[in-house]
This record gives sequence, structure tokens and C-alpha cells, in this order.
Amino acid sequence: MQGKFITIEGTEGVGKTTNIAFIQNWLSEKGVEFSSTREPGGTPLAEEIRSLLLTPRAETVCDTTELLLMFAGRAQHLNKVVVPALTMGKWIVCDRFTDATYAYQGFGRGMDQKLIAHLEQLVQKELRPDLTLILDIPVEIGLQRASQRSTPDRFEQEKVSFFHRVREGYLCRAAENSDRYVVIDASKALQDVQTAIRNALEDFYLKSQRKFN
Ligand code: T5A
Repeated sequence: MQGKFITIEGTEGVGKTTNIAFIQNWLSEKGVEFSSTREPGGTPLAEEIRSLLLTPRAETVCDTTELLLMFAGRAQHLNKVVVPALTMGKWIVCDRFTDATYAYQGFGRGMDQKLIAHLEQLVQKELRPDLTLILDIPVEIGLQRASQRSTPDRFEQEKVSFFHRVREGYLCRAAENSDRYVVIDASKALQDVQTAIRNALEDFYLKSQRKFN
């Protein structure tokens, strides 16, 4: 049986890390075998690429370089971690995936969506997430939450207008394909956010059980 591929998305500081711990607990309670991973990153080589991408540097990173590095890491991550786990029937919980590329490089940087779609097809073939949770909050709240936690990485040094475009990108994608996406209001108290996440997961789990039976 093929495992399920769940991705968690959103702009900076929306609470992905906090809520992935909640999702892990929920899966354990259900007795689902799973692995958690992240992008960019997820293998030793892809984590090196992550470091190249996130470390602030004097040299400007060209948009095309950034895009290709994202997909280079993704190719490694999919081949070494994600596809083998799904093939074994494990579920994958991934902190960001290709929706982030559409939102950050597409909407944020203004790169051609068709070019991104071409690279997506090249690297992923038919593989797409089964469920994508988009944690959504006003950009300013997220940046404030993120700034309390660590020094800004290369993306977090972008102007606020960049993150407005990224947020719009996520919401556009969700509106275009409501089957796969669940948008969660992450500006609420953590308990309310996690109730909404639990409802989305229960719904998805029931549907996947029905398909299996
Ligand atoms: N990227 C990535 C691309 O440009 N293209 C791509 O294709 C991909 C895959 C990766 C960067 O790479 C870019 C996007 C990113 O800029 P990242 O580490 O994945 O970086 O992304 P970040 O958004 O930087 O992730 P963070 O770890 O910084 O934020 P989280 O995980 O969303 O937030 P979290 O859980 O650490 O929470 C932040 C703070 O808020 C509090 C938490 O306790 C924490 O202090 N909090 C709440 N406070 C009040 N109410 C709530 N409901 C709260 N939920 C959390």
C-alpha cells in the first residue's frame, strides 16, 4: 500500500514547527507509521543545499540559481527519503514542499509559473502531496513571531511586500485546487489552530480509509 504525503506550508513564523509536533502525536495515536522531514533539506546533501540557500551572503543570489537549488535539493530528498518511505507504506509529513516554490519563487520573486511547473514535472513526475495544510496569518504577525525566535535568514531579510506576495500565492493555489488544500487560520490561539488541524486530519484519514476499503 502506498503511504500518504502530507505537506505543511505558510509564510514565515506561521507555526509550522510547533504544529508538526502536534501532527506527529496525532499520527502516533492513530498507529500510523510515518517519517517527518523538511524542505529545503531532508538528506545530508539537501541540508547542505538548504544552508547555501538560507545563509545571508554579500553576493546576490540570482533568482534562477535559487530556483534550481530548490529543485536540486528536492530531487535528492525525493529519491533518497520521500519515495522510498511512501513505497513502503509509510506516511510522510513534510515541512514545506513545491507549493513553497510556487509561492516564494513564483509569486514572491516573480518567476514564470510555467517554468516551475516544468521543473516540478521533471523532478517529481506524477508525485504530488495528498494533503497540504496552509497555515495562514497576516504577514506582520508571522514576521514578528519569527523574529522572536532566531536571527533572520536570507529569506527573512526580504521586504514585507515580498511576503504579502508569497501569502497571496499560497491562497491563490488553495483557491484553484480546493481538493488537496486546507487553509487554517493560524492567527488564533494555538489550541484553536490545533483543533482545526485535527479536524482536517480526521477528515483526510477517514477518506483515505474509505478509499482503501
Ligand atoms: N523556501 C522553501 C522557498 O523559498 N522555496 C521553497 O521551495 C522552499 C521549500 C525555509 C525558507 O525557504 C524558503 C521559505 C523559507 O523562507 P523554514 O525554516 O522552513 O525556511 O521556514 P520558516 O517560515 O522560517 O519556518 P520557521 O521555523 O521560522 O517558522 P514556523 O515553523 O512556521 O514557526 P514556529 O512553529 O517556529 O513558530 C514561530 C513562533 O510562533 C509561536 C511559536 O511558539 C514560535 O515562538 N507560535 C504561536 N504564538 C501564538 N499563537 C500561535 N497560534 C502560535 N503558533 C506558533
